[in-house]
Amino acid sequence: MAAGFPEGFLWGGATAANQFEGAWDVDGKGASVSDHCTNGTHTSPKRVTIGFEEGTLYPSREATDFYHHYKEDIALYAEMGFKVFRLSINWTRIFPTGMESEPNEAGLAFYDRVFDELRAHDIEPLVTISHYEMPYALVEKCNGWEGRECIEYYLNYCRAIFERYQDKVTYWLTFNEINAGTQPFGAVLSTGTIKGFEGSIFDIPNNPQARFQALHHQFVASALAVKYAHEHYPQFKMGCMIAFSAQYPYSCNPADVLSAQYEMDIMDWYCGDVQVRGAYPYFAQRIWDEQGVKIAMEPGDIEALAEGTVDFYTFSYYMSTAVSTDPSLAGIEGNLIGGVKNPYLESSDWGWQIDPEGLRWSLNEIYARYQIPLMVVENGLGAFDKVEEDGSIHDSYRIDYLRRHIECMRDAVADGVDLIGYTPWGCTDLVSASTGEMAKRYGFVFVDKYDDGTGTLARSRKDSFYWYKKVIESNGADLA
Ligand code: BGP
Repeated sequence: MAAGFPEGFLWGGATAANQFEGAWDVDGKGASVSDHCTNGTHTSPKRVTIGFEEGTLYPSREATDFYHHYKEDIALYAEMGFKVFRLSINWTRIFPTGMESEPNEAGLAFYDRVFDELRAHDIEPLVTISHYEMPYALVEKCNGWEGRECIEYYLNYCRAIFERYQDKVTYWLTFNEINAGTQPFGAVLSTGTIKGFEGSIFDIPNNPQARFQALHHQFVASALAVKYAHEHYPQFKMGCMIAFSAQYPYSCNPADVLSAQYEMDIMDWYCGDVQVRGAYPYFAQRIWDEQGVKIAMEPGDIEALAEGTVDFYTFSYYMSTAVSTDPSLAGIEGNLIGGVKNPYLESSDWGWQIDPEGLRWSLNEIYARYQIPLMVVENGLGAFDKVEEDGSIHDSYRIDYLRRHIECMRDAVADGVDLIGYTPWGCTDLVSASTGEMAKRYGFVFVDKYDDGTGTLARSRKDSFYWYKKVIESNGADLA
């Protein structure tokens, strides 16, 4: 039998402000890109609007209202035994347009209350500095991260929150799923390179030049923030966050093998290599050439990247995909990228292929390459939940998904991987990033909120809540 999890393993859950907090215009908060996104469904994509349409639902605006429920939510996390809670700070709560020189005190005070509440329950905060909610004013000003000035705006934001929360927060992640910027869809979620765009998120014009330039600016901003943190707050632990997608060759045809390697270079390694190793990977030039991209760099950028490498590597893992050169094979959807259907795997109701062993494989691949502590900061099953007449929710499918992934993490630990924590996604139900739905639920805690915007926002425990509590109590030994 595999060895267990190390002592002090950080069990918990993960959320993001734009999908969880709501209160989008409360206490001086400005509008983020996510506040300009309408609801959608699996089959009908969400839209970005420049102005706000009367009568249209913008789900991030209320989300599931952590802003007014944080005490109750944190009490539920404490009941499950969380050691760590991943949340993000809403940039526009602190700097409403991203460009102010002084932070918004009411915004800062909110996170003081949240961190104090977590500390009171002995829960360690893990803070994502930027999670899919760039200030919309920066999209209008400089096409989001394509504008180099965003580096300074971001650093101003980092300095303000580091200073304010230095005694309350130790673990920081500079950008959520920074590699979203390597994919067309990342323009809205992450790089904000959507100036003047209005319409379905699937119709965003593909502009690799803007995205890869924006990514360069994010890399420099991340590195400078890490360097600054190391110099001023040596107690901080600074991490990167990558959407990791295990991509298998569909067959042993060498063309498929090479293709899978190429896709992983772009999606999985390009960003991690910069943030962990401190330099662009050897294959970067090939990618730029093939995508017709020329990166404008300034003196000092290369040095900054080298000096601002992260202390630990975190990633989201939901699924794997297969890669083939055969265009006749059936495709599948996935987190940020799709691929080819793998005949050995089942899929979720949203078409994401379920592959626990792929998590063990990924942990080994990542650790072999970087040799620094790893944390799985998102994982989980987006599923429809049914509330029974007595109010109970029997989510055995979610328990099964999580159990199988935890078993594979345990195997990876036995393989020798230095895994320090696990925070399943959307521990309390929240809005889906890809579709804007409520129906795609991940939580241990159910929230009475529905796709049409109705609901009381009342919280209740699903079966998985009690199960996960046992998992944490036993440090991952009891998965029954
Ligand atoms: C990741 C994001 C999260 C989250 C998750 C699940 O890409 O970091 O913000 O939403 O995916 O995705 P979805 O909500 O689309 O099911």
